[in-house]
Amino acid sequence: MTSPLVLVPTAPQPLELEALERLRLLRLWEEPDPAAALARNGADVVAVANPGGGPLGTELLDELPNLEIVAHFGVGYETVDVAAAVSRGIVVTNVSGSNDAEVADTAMGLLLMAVRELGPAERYVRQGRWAREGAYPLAELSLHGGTLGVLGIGGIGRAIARRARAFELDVAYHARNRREDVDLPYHATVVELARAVDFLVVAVPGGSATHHLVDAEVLEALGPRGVLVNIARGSVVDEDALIAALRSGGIAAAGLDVYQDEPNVPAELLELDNAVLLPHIGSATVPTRREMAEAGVANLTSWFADGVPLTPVPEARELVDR
Ligand code: 8YV
Repeated sequence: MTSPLVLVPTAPQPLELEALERLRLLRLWEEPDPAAALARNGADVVAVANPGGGPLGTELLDELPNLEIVAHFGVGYETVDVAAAVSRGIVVTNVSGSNDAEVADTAMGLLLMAVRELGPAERYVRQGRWAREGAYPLAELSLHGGTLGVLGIGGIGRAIARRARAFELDVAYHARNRREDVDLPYHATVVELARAVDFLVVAVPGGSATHHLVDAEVLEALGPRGVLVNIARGSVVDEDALIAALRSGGIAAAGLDVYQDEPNVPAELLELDNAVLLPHIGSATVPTRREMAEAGVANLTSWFADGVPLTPVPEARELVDR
């Protein structure tokens, strides 16, 4: 029996390809005429692997009449039209749980950089200013004695909360619903959370439900000594409002790993010394990306062997539990 055919629409990273090569692949990104390749082989495809994390919608699904499963290789899956897939009985999986620690570490790094001005302080040494001008000015803010608010309390939010507690911070959270299994103070709205904390870390999924959840009102509630960290998706934060708040001193600083229009970072942000800017590297280490790739492939092999996806996205669970 031939093994199931897995379509890979866009070019994977080398270590993702290494994991994927254990499967029988239709390597669409290498096809000179992808439309013709799909017309030829689309009916044989039973699975899509989406390592690039690119958009995946009805246009592609229409070409794949026998598709059973889409394995997305990221945790965030807002680029996949899950509703369209599920309505056709297609299971969608992500790699939930495979990068919690790495992304949470990045969040703490951004927080420390923003609060303690580590970027400008490091540049001060490199520019020879320490020897020329003397000690770097005292940082206005300190992590100690502060309260950190986590917006979103999934695996990544919880990992951030654990780290924050190890830093002896008080921790509170907001999520759509209070979680009985989370032993932290809950705030019913984002504004209330922002008002109650010094540091607000965004860890909710992207997509339309969270678009501009952090807006001018939330930033105002965070206040002039507040710090915003975003390791989630750029779409969650109103970037114009953030730039305005950083410029006017409406908030003290921000640490960003994600942006509204990646990889384009607005020039206004690049000019601001109170913004720490990383190029979406939350999970970008070899060990973690390998783990994510293995988790993506494991969903497929488990599906092929037993008809059981390991980490279906919540919207697809109804298909699995039937
Ligand atoms: C990756 C991420 O950048 O898992 C996610 O949702 O945002 C990141 O870990 C993404 O998977 C792109 O490869």
